[in-house]
Amino acid sequence: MEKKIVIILCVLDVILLGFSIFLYVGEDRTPPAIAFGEEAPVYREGMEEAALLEGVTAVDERDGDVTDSLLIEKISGTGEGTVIVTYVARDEANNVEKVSRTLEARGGADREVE
Ligand SMILES: [Ca+2]
Repeated sequence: MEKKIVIILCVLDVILLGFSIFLYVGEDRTPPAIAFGEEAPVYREGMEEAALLEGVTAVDERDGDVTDSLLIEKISGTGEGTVIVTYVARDEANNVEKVSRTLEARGGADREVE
């Protein structure tokens, strides 16, 4: 009788392990890919985020187009006539991709932020 219980427990264990592996493999752990359009905007102070997001797309292997999830995380001035804009995109499994690009800045908008 005891032997039978042990066997049943072992079988359950194997089933659970298999199920865990299945869930692990099936999970989406790849963040979306962020792509920029050919034309980079020129940064001006107080510029709308929408203008900085124009032509930027995010595509996820699993979820497809996740461009709606795109956000601008930060804009930092370099003091050398450019700013570095950091974009963030997220897929439905909350995998986050972060990409920065350097944009030309006009009108003193490139000053470094302390
Ligand atoms: Ca994904």
